[in-house]
Amino acid sequence: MLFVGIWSIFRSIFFDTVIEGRFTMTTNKKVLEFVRESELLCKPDRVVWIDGSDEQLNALRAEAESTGEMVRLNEEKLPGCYLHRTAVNDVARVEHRTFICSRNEEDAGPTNNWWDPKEAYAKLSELYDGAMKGRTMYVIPYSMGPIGSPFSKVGIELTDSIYVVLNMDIMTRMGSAALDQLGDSNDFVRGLHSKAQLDDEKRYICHFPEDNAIWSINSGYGGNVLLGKKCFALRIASYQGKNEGWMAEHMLILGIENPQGEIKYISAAFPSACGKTNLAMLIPPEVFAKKGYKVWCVGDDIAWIRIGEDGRLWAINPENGFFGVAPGTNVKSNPNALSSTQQGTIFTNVVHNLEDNTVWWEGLDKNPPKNALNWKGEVWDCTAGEKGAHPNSRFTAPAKNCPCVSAEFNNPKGVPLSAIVFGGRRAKTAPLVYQSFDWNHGVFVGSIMASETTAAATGAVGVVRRDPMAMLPFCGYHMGDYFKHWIEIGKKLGDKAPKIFNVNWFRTDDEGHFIWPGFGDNLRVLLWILARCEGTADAVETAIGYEPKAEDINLEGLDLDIEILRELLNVDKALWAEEAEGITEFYGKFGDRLPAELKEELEALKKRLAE
Ligand code: OXD
Ligand code: MN
Repeated sequence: MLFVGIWSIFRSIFFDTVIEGRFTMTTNKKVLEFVRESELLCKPDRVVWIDGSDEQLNALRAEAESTGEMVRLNEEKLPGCYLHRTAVNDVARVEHRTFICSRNEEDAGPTNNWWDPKEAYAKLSELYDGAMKGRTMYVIPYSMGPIGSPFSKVGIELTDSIYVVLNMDIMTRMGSAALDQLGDSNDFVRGLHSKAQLDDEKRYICHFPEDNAIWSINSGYGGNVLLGKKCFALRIASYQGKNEGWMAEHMLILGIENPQGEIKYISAAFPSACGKTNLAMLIPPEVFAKKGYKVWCVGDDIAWIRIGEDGRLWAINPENGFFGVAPGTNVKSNPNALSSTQQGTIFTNVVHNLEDNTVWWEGLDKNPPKNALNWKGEVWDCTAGEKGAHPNSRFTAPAKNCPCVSAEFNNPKGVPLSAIVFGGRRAKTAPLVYQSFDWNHGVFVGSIMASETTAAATGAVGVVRRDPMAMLPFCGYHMGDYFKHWIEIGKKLGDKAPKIFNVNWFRTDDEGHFIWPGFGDNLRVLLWILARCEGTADAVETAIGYEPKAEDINLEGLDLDIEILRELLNVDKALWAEEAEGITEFYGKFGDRLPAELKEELEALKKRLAE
């Protein structure tokens, strides 16, 4: 008996963790099976388990440096920082090659590309077959969310890219601790990534929500290959959240501390390119800073939200770093983001300043380097008119570097939300801020979120792109069911629900200039929002929601006429009538999966506008 017991312990330690002489770090049979199957398919020369130790990561950094995959930057000015260049055909997320492979086509809904999972697995298996020959397959165990938090979930990403390993180290909690958290459980997301040949005709980012699986091939760009981020923490997690009663949202989380030292938390969803990272790291205007107001960043991109024991909504940021857009980041626009990039950061597709082995991008300062390489690695003449950094060039920076990182960043319980804010980029329609009448109306406000295309992008100007809750490219299932999930969460919350608001920092005058100063001054609007949550500020009822009286937005220290503020708060009923038509058309896409509650909200809006 004793012998059998000792034998089985020995067996599980020896045979399950050392397969064919290689150390595997776990005895979890499902993990071992996944790694083994993927290895047989991709046929790497070797398999390396990532334990997250400094020793292992330093060796990988040295290897990436020796092959030219990464360039080590000036150790004095940017300690521990590296530059990487992607292939020129591989610089952004590829929405048209991103698929939700649910068993039923209907379940992917009208806003996603669908692919039959059987066909997708078959096609991608052909592409993965032997794709890692001559390469190493890295096994990355990682946790989205602090280790040990009830919010957190584990993923295993298999990849043939050191760049992915080193980015995942910054963006997640990576290594042995994640496997310890998983134990014997089968509840992990299986992510398989191969750069393969970086062929953009054969690039696929496929999600199998029913299998907890993500297959990504032929890309090396962050948003397509750091599988913990958009793929897991939004697309797969939104599906998990629907089934398990929680929410995965494309939202920043920030805390506002008042002069009495009390901190209230807000989460906010904006489409890409609307300043989420800037808002998450906002610097209060001087008059507010002097009074003792502070802003703390919990997250800049993703929030996982659950109903807590007290019946309120609580949120964590499942990530551990920032994958921010470099161009436009500077000491004025976002000094906190810039400080976050001063050590242990990976820069992708920015300018390499050969004068002092540092980096540069458009909008960093007015001194482009004279002796430099552009994002493609070509000699760059800053006077010739061509941009040096790619417009979607990025920094991957550890959250712990951020001067305003919240003390609750690693709190396994998360932070309680007082308010949820939606926003978009609208030249005329949406006022500076309004509050929804109640939760369902708030869900309606989120569902009609939209941005107008600007002159900065190619294509027609002023075209409205609907992006409900900023989740259009990230919702892993039918968007009508997603709206329904929001309505259901509201029913559970009852009167403990946070209040829902909409903001628009982008109203323009007749010459197209922004009227509201934005950046740090957005705090003035956030303070009205918090005052509404506490019941200490007044509001005016309009056809679209509650609005502040101009006098209730604190303009102290800001050179802005109150009449201009009134203009910013103005609701043009004729424009809103057109908007209601646009919403009707958009809602038509969802057929009978559009919740009745939202149809009612739309009818009620039309009625109020006609009054
Ligand atoms: C991002 C995005 O990269 O939303 O965060 O596109
Ligand atoms: Mn984002």
